[in-house]
Amino acid sequence: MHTVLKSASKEVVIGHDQPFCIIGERINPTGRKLFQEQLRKGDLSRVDIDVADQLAGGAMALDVNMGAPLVDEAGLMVQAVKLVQGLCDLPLCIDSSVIEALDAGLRTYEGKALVNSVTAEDERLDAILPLVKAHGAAIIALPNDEEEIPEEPARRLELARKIVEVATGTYGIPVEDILIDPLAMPIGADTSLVNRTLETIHLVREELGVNMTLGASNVSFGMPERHVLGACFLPMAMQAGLTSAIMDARSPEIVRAVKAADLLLDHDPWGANWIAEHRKREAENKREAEKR
Ligand code: THG
Repeated sequence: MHTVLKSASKEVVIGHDQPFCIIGERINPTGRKLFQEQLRKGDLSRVDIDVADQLAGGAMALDVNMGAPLVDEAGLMVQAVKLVQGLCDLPLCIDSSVIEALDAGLRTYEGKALVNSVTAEDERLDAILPLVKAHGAAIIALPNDEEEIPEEPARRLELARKIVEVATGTYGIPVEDILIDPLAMPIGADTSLVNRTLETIHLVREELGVNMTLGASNVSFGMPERHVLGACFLPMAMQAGLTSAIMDARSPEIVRAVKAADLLLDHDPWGANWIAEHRKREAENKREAEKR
């Protein structure tokens, strides 16, 4: 099962036999006061830095979220999509809870985007899936509905199955264009939550066979040593069947743990990527040493 995302000039393939897809989380004002203020003034200069840092860190796609209080989110999404597509050739994940912002982002985007996200609520499905179909985009599906964000992995699977059925059956969206989000929650709130996420990943892998993604930084929220937790969590999730994550691509600790897991889980034939990246770092270190 391969999910193909495209920018104007580049393709990224997500799959259980592929290197893990690192989606950079950083273009998102949530929890960033200064960035929120800048966006309220229509200043998107911070995005340049966030793109550069994530590219340097090894991002393979970028999440774009413009959700902040008192902003025209649809207008900002249009500007951000244009800006980011001018700065790099990575496919984008258009992230908003506002349907107008998803629509505006999709209209502006050149390529095959990932739409983030749809829930199992009938009203959301009926509003968002026609847009996804019309643009030939892929989608992230969250297994929660109007009643609950279920804790039980079996219930999450049930809601994931519902979304897959509606998306493929009613709207004719190819099953390979649906990424299930098994719901990552803060370990700081309840230390049993990550086990639920890992169980859900395992169940979705077994029962639906589709690709998955999640917000990896949710797990470490509010805890010290976030990078260590990320570097431990992601290989566990990959072993259970996770094929991509919206994550901190700027962290060498986390990115290198993902690359190591790719190699150890046989998603890096002959260790070619692992060795190439090691040689690149060695050459960089040598160049730095010669400068001194
Ligand atoms: N699933 C899906 N999409 C998502 C999420 C998810 N999109 C948003 C979010 N969750 C994933 N993205 C982030 C981005 C940043 C952080 C967490 C998740 C984060 N930011 C720092 C903070 O708030 O502490 C920023 C602080 C700062 O730099 O000042 O932790 O679950 N489908």
